[in-house]
Amino acid sequence: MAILLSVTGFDPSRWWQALHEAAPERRIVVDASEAGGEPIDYAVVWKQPPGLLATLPELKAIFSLGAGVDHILADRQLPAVPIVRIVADDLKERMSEYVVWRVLDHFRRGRAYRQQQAQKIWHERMQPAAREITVGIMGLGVLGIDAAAKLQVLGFRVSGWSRGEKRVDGVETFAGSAGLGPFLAASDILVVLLPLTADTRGIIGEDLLARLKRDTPLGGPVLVNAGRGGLQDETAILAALDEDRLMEASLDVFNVEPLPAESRLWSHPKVFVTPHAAALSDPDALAPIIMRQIAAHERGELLDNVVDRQAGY
Ligand code: NDP
Ligand code: OXD
Repeated sequence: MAILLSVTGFDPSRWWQALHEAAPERRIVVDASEAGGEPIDYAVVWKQPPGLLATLPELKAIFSLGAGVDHILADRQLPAVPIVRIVADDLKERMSEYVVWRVLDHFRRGRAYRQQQAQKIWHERMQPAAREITVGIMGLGVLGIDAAAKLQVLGFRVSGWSRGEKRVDGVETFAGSAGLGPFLAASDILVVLLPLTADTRGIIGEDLLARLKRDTPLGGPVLVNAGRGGLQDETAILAALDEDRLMEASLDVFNVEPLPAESRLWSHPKVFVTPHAAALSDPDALAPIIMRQIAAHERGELLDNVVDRQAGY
């Protein structure tokens, strides 16, 4: 039995090493032809080449190297085996660090003070208290709930939006299309941690930006997107920034990655860009989780964190 590690866009060697260290007895190949006739029972993937998994007749499950699975589901010839996504404290903590970092930077006027420093301007700006700010989190899943808890510790009011109704301690929750309007109208800083699905594609567009609360204690609404680039209409975001309908944005994910050099987002003074780095999938932390799941599945146990293909996440 062999495990196929198939990634696009980066060198797989760190993942290969970590998977190997987690279960040295396993044969892990980065190309199906290296399996030497052994059947490939499991695939561990990030943006596998379309059609590749359909060529593996013995495949029993597909493991995503990340929390998101849009990169797997984009393959139209996907075999009908379970898809397992990453749920791990390590990933959750990294994402919450990013969210807290970006929220605090916008809230504490990071951009304005960096500009002032460049010009040697000594000028204290009005600073609201955290309790006066509502951070609205779109996507109250594993990552959204953890970020909400950490923002609450800092004193922010937190609300959240999800597909189904949810109850989360201390968080005002909204659900579905009926809940979106009131949720947006109450958010001073909007943090997007949604998966990319047929329902969420392009959701951060003109209509959503127009529904954001305008008179926030910060002087305007702020957008933080660490979900997926496909959620956002970048032209609409740039227009909202240019017209001061959106005060600032932190964007970690983009429609095209790497973000093309000609994108105006790179140089827009109100945009903070990171290269899909909000929550790195650390092979050393995550490979043992994947290998434990494979071993459990072979013992006949149920897989955890199996994706609902119909819902797309
Ligand atoms: P979860 O599946 O745990 O949570 C997803 C949340 O989104 C749920 O609350 C779900 O609602 C909500 N949701 C899904 N579809 C809709 C919809 N149509 N309308 C309203 N709410 C919806 O995912 P995670 O929290 O683990 O991860 C979220 C995403 O973060 C990933 O899919 C990935 O794209 C992104 N990510 C980005 C990283 C980065 O480095 N930038 C790193 C890791 C993840 P409900 O609760 O009702 O199901
Ligand atoms: C993920 C990611 O989905 O890194 O985990 O984007």
